[in-house]
Amino acid sequence: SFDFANYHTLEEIYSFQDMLVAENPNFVSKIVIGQSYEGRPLNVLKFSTGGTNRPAIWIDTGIHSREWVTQASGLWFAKKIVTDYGTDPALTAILSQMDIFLEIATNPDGYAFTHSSNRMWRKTRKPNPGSSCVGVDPNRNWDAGFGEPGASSSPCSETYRGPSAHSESEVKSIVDFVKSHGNIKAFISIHSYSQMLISYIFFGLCQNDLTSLYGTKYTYGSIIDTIYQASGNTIDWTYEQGIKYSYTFELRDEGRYGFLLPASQIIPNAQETWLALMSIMDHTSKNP
Ligand code: 0X9
Ligand code: ZN
Repeated sequence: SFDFANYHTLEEIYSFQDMLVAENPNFVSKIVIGQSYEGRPLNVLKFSTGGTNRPAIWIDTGIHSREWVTQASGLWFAKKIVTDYGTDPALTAILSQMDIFLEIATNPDGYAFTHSSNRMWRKTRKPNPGSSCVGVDPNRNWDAGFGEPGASSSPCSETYRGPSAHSESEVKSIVDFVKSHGNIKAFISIHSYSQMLISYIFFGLCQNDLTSLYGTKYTYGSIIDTIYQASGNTIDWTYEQGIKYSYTFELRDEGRYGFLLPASQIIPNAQETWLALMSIMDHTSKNP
């Protein structure tokens, strides 16, 4: 069976998704919201118990490809949702009213590149005309303060914002999906590392969750004062779309291993993060 305690290739992630759909056809489906620059499918798992266009939770992992603990956690979340639905009353209640959308490999070209060529690749893999440097930072490419300070206009920068807002298909596909769905109530974008939870509101909501299992310390705060200015980032755009429960997580660790987090930490990190996700989903299902 699938080994959640190890990192996986893109192909393994894709076959896991198909397997989960095949095993749970009445509950899990796969939506292809677009194609990456290199032509890979942008797969989103939909967990739904029925209804039409129910209010929904969005979760994405791996928009920065080198942040491997996030895609690995996304796989674990998918399995957790399938396992706990029908047995955990809290999740079952959430899913009686809301759908969950989960994009695990949000930057598949970058993720494939972290396996084939450069483990530290962060950006997309679209060439930049007139430059030998490749890729755009998909967390600076959103149409929210695009071009303002907190992103670079240089194609060689790790925080290159791109030629225009939503120039990256990996970003534009989410934009189109969110707009056409029209009923996304919470949007959670998962990064690593630094153990932080960034949002506009309700910092207290998940504070104990992230620490209660293993004592892991997270810091909490607003997008401006938590790390540094990052114009064109995902949750500024989702918040401006009216999704007030917009959150960015930065998972383990605090820098000892950084992006090269030992695989032994995947499951504990996913477990503690899941408690926070449950609090956000529960709150979202009970509040306007
Ligand atoms: O710089 C980023 O995109 C995020 N950190 S990461 O190491 N995962 O790349 C932080 C973005 C957080 N948002 C703001 N501080 N506005
Ligand atoms: Zn990141």
